[in-house]
Amino acid sequence: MRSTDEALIVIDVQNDFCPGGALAVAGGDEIIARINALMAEFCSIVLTQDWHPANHSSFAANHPGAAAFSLTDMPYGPQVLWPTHCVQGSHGAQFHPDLHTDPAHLVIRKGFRTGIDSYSAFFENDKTTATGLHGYLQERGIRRVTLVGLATDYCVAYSALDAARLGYGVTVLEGACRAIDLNGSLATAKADTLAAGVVWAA
Ligand code: VGL
Ligand code: ZN
Repeated sequence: MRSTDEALIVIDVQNDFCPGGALAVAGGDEIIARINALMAEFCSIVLTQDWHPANHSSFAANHPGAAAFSLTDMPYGPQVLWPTHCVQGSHGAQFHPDLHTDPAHLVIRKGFRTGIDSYSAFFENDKTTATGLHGYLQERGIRRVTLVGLATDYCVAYSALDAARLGYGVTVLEGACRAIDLNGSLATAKADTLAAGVVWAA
């Protein structure tokens, strides 16, 4: 068992990010057995769940004429327009059925405000709207976090960056993540997180 100041944060292991889903990440379901096994090592386990309203501003379908995976400008900066995914209450938004959810102590839902996307488990994409996770971890005495899940280069990397900025020791277990890799996003995510002090382990 790991120290009580460590938490495992499992990012967005949901049907829509797994093969057959609306925003499927290649091999997204391959990481689930390892994540389930990892849970036995940690005293604190948090799951995140992408949880968008159907009219969410990150969906290409809500921008007439815009193609999926194109970029748009939001008040908070550039934003990728995604295929409609993880709509609140839909099958795609549910955790993958193989993921063990019973051991989790907290489920953080994110991306539920129509006008702001939220990749990170800590802050929405405006970088100021908090999800509440930092307060929870602080009150639980957590100082180190291990990140796994989907997708490496979006929600995992953004969470890792924010966690490092907030002062946590951060490890990304890359073998328990899978990436979207859109226009070099995986290399960018690695460079940015490494520069912020995030440790990448296999
Ligand atoms: C994610 C794109 C859009 C993720 C969520 O979980 O990495 N990516 N919404
Ligand atoms: Zn999303």
